[in-house]
Amino acid sequence: MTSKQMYQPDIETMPRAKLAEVQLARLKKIVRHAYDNVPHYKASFDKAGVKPDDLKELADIARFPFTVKNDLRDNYPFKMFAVPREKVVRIHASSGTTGKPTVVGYTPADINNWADLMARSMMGAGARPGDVIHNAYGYGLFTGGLGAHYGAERLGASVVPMSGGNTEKQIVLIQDFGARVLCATPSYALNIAEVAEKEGIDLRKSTLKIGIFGAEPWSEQMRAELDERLGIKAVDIYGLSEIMGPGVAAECEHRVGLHGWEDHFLFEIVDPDTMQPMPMGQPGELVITTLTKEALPIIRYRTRDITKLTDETCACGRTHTRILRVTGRNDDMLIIRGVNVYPSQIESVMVGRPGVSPHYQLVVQRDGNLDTLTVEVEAEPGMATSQEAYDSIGKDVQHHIKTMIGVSCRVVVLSPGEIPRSMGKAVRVRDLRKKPA
Ligand code: DLL
Repeated sequence: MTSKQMYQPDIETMPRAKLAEVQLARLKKIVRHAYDNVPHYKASFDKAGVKPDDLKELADIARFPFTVKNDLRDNYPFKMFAVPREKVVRIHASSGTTGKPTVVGYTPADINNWADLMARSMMGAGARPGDVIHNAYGYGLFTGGLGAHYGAERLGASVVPMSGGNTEKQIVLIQDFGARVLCATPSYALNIAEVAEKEGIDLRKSTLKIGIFGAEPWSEQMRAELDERLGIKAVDIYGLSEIMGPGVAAECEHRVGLHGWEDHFLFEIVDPDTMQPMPMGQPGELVITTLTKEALPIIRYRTRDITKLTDETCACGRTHTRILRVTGRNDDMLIIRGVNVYPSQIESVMVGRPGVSPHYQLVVQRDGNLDTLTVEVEAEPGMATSQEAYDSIGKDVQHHIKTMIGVSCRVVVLSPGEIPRSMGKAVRVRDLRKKPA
């Protein structure tokens, strides 16, 4: 496929009824493929009393059992593959914090579809054939680096395979090579902005115009900060290794939710407590079924990501559903004295407040039977550094968190540079309640 075909109006603006037909035909095939070739699916469908032939319309998917991360771990390393290992040309894995990694595999057709979808996502974000795309997602077992790399090549761009780290060099190469597009986690993009500012380099005057940021939750306030400090249009991209990697969904230039590529994936939102489907527009857990994956077909994967879908048409004309910004994960949610709190909510309250920078960590501790939350946030560089000044900023932030989110917390303002920087996904929570493994 040539790069000119990367915007595919016949697919991206396909009438929804036609899209549903494509989905149903593919869903029937994939459910059969999983059942016939993966012992785990045979056992789980049999246990639930469903057969691939029970799938007559899209809504019938609700009769099929969910797949969870532990299913992949229990079938480590290759037992979830639906094709012989020899047909798998790429293996990725997510490290996870405990236990065995989650292993995923791709056939040549899977890699081809992934490259197409990443190229489609990048094009939607405003990237064009001929652009220099600076790729600061980590290369290796993480899907970010190679996912963006293949997408950029498919688009017909010149990709700079930088990976994470070595920030000073990143800044030099962005300028020298004339990068128009930066791919990175939003926290690392911020780190790049900060190091450039420290060196007296104004990246707003560089060729950079677009940021394609994802792999971790981030807020609208963080977007505004990145737009401003890098002089770009920051666009959100979503994905997960179990389903494919980056490019499962991506924002177009209108930046109002991420188009989920429904010709390759079926999206559902379920109530995380009852596991029942939620009506359109209601928040819940995103569940995804792959429609075309050969090596690793996944039926109803519980992503743990909290979001909602909208079926309102987008101004860009694409008909594929929009997944609104993923605000956090079920398992990221902190419950502080009965109040549910996501790190990204705290972020959206803090970022842009006077005196604080967007670098923060939440520290959770247990005081007797009560959980306590301390927000550590850095003062803005160049601020007065007296303890008094810090205390007054802290009080202001604390007050706003209490008013906006309803949780009481302690806010400790630290000097610039004290919060550890990330090269990939930022660590936002230090949960000191858990004993180290
Ligand atoms: O993070 C794939 C990726 C790479 C996506 C580069 C975008 C850009 P995993 O390491 O398997 O894969 O982590 C997947 O990261 O379930 C979400 O919780 C989170 N996540 C990914 N993108 C976003 C986003 C890659 N745009 C997990 N907003 C997912 C919020 C995100 N969370």
